[in-house]
Amino acid sequence: MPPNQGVLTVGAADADTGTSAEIQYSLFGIGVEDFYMDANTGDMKTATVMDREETSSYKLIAQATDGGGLFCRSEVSVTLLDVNDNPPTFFYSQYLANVYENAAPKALLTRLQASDPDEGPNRTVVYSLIDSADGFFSIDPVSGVVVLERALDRETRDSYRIRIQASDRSGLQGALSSQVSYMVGHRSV
Ligand SMILES: [Ca+2]
Ligand SMILES: [Ca+2]
Ligand SMILES: [Ca+2]
Repeated sequence: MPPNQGVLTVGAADADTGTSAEIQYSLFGIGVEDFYMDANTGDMKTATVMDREETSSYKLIAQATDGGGLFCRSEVSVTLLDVNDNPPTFFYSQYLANVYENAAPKALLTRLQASDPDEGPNRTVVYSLIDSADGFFSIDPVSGVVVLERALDRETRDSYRIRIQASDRSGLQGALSSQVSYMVGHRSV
């Protein structure tokens, strides 16, 4: 959320008249510096760029003070709604695996994991292959486990390189993604 966004307006009524009825508004609490409150109108605005991944909610106290120094207080809870502003990221920048050349098709090779600090669908990661190396490999979209699909043969090919993508929001608009490469060499038997 960008700065200077209206959050809410605090209102108070005073039965007095004259200067005793002139109300000044103020705000207290942890994280109060992230907000600005107009002392005269009670309008509360954001004073900084909000980041849900840093602070997801605030519990503040709004105070209304009249000209005579009498005041009342009210709790103000602010909860930040998530925006998908982080792509899933893999724990390593590239992955290496060694597979016995007689490994049977459907052998499970490596589990690749990406994490995403957002919330709900914004953090739900789906894995896919950008390049399956001619169908030698597949990946489970949910678990991120790389599966050997065809028997490897050292005599024809030394190593395989595939690219794996982790994407959030499972195909919804505004999805973010990142990619990593996965190198497979094989051991002879
Ligand atoms: Ca954020
Ligand atoms: Ca977010
Ligand atoms: Ca995300």
